[in-house]
Amino acid sequence: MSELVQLTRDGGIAIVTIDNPPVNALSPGVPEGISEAIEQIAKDETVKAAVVIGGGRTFVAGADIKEFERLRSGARPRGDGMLPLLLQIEDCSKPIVMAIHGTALGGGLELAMAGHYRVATPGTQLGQPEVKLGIVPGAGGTQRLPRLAGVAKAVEMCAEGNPVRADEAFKLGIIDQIIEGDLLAGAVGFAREVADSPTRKTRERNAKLGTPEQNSVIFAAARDAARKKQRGMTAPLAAIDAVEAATKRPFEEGCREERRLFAECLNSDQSKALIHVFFGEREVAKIPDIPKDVATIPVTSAAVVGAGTMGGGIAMVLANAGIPVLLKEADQAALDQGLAKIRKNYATSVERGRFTQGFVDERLKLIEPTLRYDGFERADMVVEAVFEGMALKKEVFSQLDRVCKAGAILASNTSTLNIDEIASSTSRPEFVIGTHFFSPANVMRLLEIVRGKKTGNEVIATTMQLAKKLGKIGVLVGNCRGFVGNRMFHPYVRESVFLVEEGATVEAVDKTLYDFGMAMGPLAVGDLAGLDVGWRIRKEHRHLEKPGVRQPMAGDRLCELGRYGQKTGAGWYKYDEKRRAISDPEVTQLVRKWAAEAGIPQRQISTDEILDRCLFALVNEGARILEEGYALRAVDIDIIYLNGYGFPAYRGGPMWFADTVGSGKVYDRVCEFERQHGELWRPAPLLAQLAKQGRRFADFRAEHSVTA
Ligand code: T1G
Repeated sequence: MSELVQLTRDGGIAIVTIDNPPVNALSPGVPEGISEAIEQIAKDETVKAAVVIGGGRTFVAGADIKEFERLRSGARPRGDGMLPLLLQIEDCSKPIVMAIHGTALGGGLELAMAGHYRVATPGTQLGQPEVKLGIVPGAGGTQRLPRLAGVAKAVEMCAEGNPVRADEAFKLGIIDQIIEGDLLAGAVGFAREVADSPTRKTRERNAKLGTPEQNSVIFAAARDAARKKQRGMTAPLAAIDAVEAATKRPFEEGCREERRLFAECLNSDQSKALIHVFFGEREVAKIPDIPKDVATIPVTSAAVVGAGTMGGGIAMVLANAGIPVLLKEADQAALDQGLAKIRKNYATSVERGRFTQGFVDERLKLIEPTLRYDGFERADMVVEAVFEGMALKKEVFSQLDRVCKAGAILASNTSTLNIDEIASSTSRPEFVIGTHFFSPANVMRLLEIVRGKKTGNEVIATTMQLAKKLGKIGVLVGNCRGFVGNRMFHPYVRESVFLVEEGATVEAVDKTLYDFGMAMGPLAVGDLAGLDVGWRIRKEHRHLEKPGVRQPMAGDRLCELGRYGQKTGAGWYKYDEKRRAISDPEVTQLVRKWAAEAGIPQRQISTDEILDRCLFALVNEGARILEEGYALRAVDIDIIYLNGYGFPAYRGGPMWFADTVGSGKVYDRVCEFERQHGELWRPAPLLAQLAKQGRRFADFRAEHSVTA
């Protein structure tokens, strides 16, 4: 038998243990091993029933995602594939009990559903998350799940991809018993009880398949929800089709339809992109020059300086992870205001059912407001989130240097300032790091972690680890202006404004990028963030602008008219009391007038041009960042854009998107824009090089990296 699967005995009960760490994925050898074990169980007259269990921390977490590339290239699944194995289990004359803990996902849940019974530990999660990888279940999940859980829940689970916990799974009928205490012992006991009962096959349990009338309502609602909540994604709709097939066709035919949809999805650009994202999210945690086993600093107590929007959000994030946090402000009024905002945010979370009141009360107890630095000597980590000005930040850091204990991490939430200069105001720059949270900090998943010249390895490793604990995705970046995300966002927004100045409408620019999949159009983002922010910075830096190089002007002109965006009720759009955007013909007229004064010729602008100008501006700057070593890998940039800037995951991120277009094509277009618009469009040398060599960003590693 394969080493990945062991067969042992406990009296008349056979025990099949799947042992393929870390998550018992169904890698080559695992299905074969299970199949052999079932064959022996079927033959052995002394075996009355069997238990199938996962070794280590989980039951099976699904198919081996690394195998998908091979399948795409047309290879047949190794062995006979999963479907025949699942039939073999289901057809076994002896009861087979699936004993589940950890995460039974994808092929793991499909395997479990082929058993005659399922028992699970209380914390177990069960789900069909395939849509998150741009595919649909491929081993009968869409056919067996509705037979156990009913059509409505099966559609939801397969189309949205979210797991259910054991207690819900029990209520739904997916599992038959929850086992408190030792899972194996409980499962063996259960197997003894059912050993003499006739086996029941999930595929023959049709009672929950509903009527055509009921189902048509369910499927219509599911398609509607998928189009809204998973806008632009193809897999959720395919998953709904597959479950629908379960309700309309015999089991074998339904499986064939599922398989067809699976193959179609697997070969799509969306699934390639989403699988890139799956591995990318894990790769960004790996920092090549920091050993995996570097000692980290336990963070059991924290402090935040500044109770504004960012500081308050950061305090919530720390409290949500169970870390007590001191929250300091300079004066009582600001502190009260900050706390009121925190309470309001928590109240909204309770209203929306995200947290219970009890959870919120506990979290609020962990946030201790203060006007002084007393108590800071206890903090393992301090996050500074005061107003964005170098002098003030330096003052705060020199104060922290005086009050904090040796070994405490001193982090700055700056989004624009030089972390080395901030660190220079302390006697311990090796403990200073940037933690650039995104607004609202308690919601946005991205954390840009900025490595200063002297930041120590253990400080970086601790902060990366803390990000995970806070439910964030930490990406390490170098210390350049705007870091990675905002540095790229700048040319992206610049082009969106240029396009409007050249004759595109505000609505056309935003709609084109929204239809591409961005969460919001760039101009609407400006209105949300406040147009005055960039305006103020540009006014300060006007003396640095190169004469003769075009600067976007329409946004600044709007600010001169008091149109700062949503907060003033008008920016690129007008806003009603509910902050809903309304087109404003006045903006079009104003921009046309300003363009005429500036001598900018007006023309028809195609959606292709809007896309290429905005997206390739992102890519060209991303290429520079990569080459200069401010991001470790192209995938780091992708993960930043997906989690902080609303780039659609199914397009893999800006650099992956560029790779799918092809570096050569992107380069040619950038050269064309350079001829039309001048030096702002000078192609990044790395883009030129990759284009010449026909290579991809995904394969590029900088020789010299500022971040490693
Ligand atoms: N295949 C290959 N590698 C996997 C894997 C998988 N299914 N799941 C995890 N890994 C690797 C991961 O890359 C990482 O590697 C390590 O395991 C630990 O993971 C036929 C079509 C199970 C909840 O989508 O959601 O079944 O970085 O860091 O936080 O219909 O992993 O250490 O080298 O994420 O404890 C469906 C995907 C597949 C589940 C554990 N299954 N995995 O989280 O650890 S499609 C999934 C997860 C399918 C069938 C089909 C999570 C986890 P490395 P980790 P974790």
